[in-house]
Amino acid sequence: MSYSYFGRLEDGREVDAYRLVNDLGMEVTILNYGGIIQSMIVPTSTGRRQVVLGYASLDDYEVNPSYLGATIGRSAGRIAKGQLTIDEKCYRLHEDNKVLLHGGQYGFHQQLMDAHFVDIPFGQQLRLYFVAKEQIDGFPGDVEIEIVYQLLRRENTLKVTYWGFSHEKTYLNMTNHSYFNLSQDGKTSVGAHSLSINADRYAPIDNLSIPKPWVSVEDTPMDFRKPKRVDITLESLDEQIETANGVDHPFALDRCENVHGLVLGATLLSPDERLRLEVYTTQEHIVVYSGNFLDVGEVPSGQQFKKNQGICFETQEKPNLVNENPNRCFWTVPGAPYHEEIKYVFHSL
Ligand code: FUC
Repeated sequence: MSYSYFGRLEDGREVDAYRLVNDLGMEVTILNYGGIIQSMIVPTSTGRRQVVLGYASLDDYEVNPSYLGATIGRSAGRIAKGQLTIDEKCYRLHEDNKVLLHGGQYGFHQQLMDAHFVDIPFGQQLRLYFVAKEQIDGFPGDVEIEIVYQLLRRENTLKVTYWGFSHEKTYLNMTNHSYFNLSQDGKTSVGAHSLSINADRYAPIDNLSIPKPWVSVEDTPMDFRKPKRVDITLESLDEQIETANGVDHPFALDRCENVHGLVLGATLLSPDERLRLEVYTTQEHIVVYSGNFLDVGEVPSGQQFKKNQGICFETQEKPNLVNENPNRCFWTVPGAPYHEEIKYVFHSL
């Protein structure tokens, strides 16, 4: 493992890029700014592949209109009216076009974090730490956040663990916003990839992209219970695909009642069928986003991506569950820290 200077924020603080490597030649680079996964290189039988979208400079990440690789918090996805109620107290948060998106203007994606490496027998870890402050982002209670990235030594697997220790009852719903593209050139549309999602229910969204109640995937383009090329869904004339400009929907993951640990959420296969990604999660839901607006927004370097050039697997609690069904959502309270995991497992075929 090693680290190098990546850039400097306007206030003078330094941002570094931390590189984890394993015995098989997999390499992951993470920034202590937003805990951003900047690069993920995976060995395959036809050479090494860059499997995530990223920028080369900090200036671009300070804008990052599509949240490339970023840690999302305190709340992933959209909260209606930017408003949540905890024990009868209403919190009005930052709101843009009637919703709070990805934690708002002071979201985790742009926080500078303390970083340190840990080398353990079965892999290398990068541990990131910062305090999310009520005074800054408006969510109730200060929360100590720890994010642990661990690259396994003898498997092409990256494990991400989120911890949140709060001194007050609060809401926390974190995820990672990496855009995956498994094709050899990194540019072939996700449409040409094959996808399966372990869910028999999904949530349609309204015209502000707020999820509605769960419905069956049966007879809809959201049926990914068997592997299917993504463009079959993207090209379907479905009202939900039109509303979202593609797939941008929560799925309820099927898990046996006695499985509280990691379950397989989604599987993505490269167009040449040489590389497979499996996404495991401790979360109950996953928002799958097919990069529908990747071509929108500018960054200082001028780097551009194409629509559908990457796909996100945002393992999380269903967005806006705080308002839809507060009794059903997961509250972080003192003594019971927030704790979730994601595992990205790669198989070269
Ligand atoms: C995803 C989507 C949103 C948004 C954002 C950049 O999380 O759910 O619609 O466009 O990424």
